[in-house]
Amino acid sequence: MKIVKIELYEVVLPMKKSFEVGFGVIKSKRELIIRLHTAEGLIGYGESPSLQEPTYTHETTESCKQTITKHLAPRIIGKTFETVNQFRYSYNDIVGNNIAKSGVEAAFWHLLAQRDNQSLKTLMGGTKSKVLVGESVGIMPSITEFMSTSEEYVTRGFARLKVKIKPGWDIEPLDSLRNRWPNIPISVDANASYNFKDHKKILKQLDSFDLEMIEQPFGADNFIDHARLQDMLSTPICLDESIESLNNAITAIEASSCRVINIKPPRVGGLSESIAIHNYAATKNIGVWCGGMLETGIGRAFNLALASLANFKYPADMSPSDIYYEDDLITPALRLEKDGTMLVPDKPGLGYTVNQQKVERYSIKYHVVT
Ligand code: OSB
Ligand code: MG
Repeated sequence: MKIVKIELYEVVLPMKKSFEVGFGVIKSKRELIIRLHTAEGLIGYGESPSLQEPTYTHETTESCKQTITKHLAPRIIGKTFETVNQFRYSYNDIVGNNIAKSGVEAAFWHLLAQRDNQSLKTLMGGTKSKVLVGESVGIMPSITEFMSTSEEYVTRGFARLKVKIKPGWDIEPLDSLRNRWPNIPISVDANASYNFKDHKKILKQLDSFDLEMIEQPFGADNFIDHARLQDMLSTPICLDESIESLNNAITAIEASSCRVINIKPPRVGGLSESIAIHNYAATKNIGVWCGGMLETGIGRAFNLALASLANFKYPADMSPSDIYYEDDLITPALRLEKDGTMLVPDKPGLGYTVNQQKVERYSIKYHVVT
């Protein structure tokens, strides 16, 4: 397939509510939808679900735009690729910038699925027909608001709650949740907001809440303190921000820094790297799960197919469209089944229809490289 054009839409999908996590508040989402065109007339969609500020990883919406238009596009346009490995190799010399790479690579996977008339699930080697889905409860101004949001999510049937914590917002919300629901699956995500010296005592207390896992207590590059903490805890540590590549996953597992890995294709540079991490973790008996970055339905569709691989053992962060957004870019909308799962499409291609009118309606800037 010869790539002849890349279109970038900078979209702002109105958010219903803001989402506070350990590194700050996400109030709106301005990010990139990518369209890759082949000489034969196929169109592949991808998404780079960047944040506006470099608070989660170093990338931003601006940096993704720059990386794609200035550095990735010239390596891809006018070239012919038959496999995703050939495609990735064309920009192998570009370091980092994983969210930018991931959006472009996803669009190539979408092209492959259309060319081969296969589902993304089949193309990636997925085996499950449905995927367990959890929901995240952000940091809230009060326990009352926190409990009413939790109540809403438990009633909707999510397979687990992930509580966003930070120093000063940890024991109290967890006490309230456990008093209300002694047995539901709960995990916590600290988004790197603790440090070993000041917080080891409080983190040790988290063992008493029967949590599925504690996600990313410390900074991304801190494999050593994560290993020290894992040694003190019976609750598994899960790494998110620390894992930007297969090599990071090997380091974390070899150093015993975690017992679970959260895989997000945008953070690790794409679906291929995600599959490689999944496969490696399986050989080490480390379960993985698919995280999210508040993607639109386009990004979630790729994540859903990925999460159908066998070693995705824990519920995914895969909110149905209506949790964060008033509208979505795909039909049908992502839907939670009564048993807390989402069905993985078997249809060829993305498995959903992208509504191009909506992509254009919500886009505030447009870029094209030919
Ligand atoms: O730590 O998982 C995180 C969103 C942006 C950046 C980091 C994180 C998140 C989420 C989103 O938790 C969860 C979702 O996409 O449903
Ligand atoms: Mg996380």
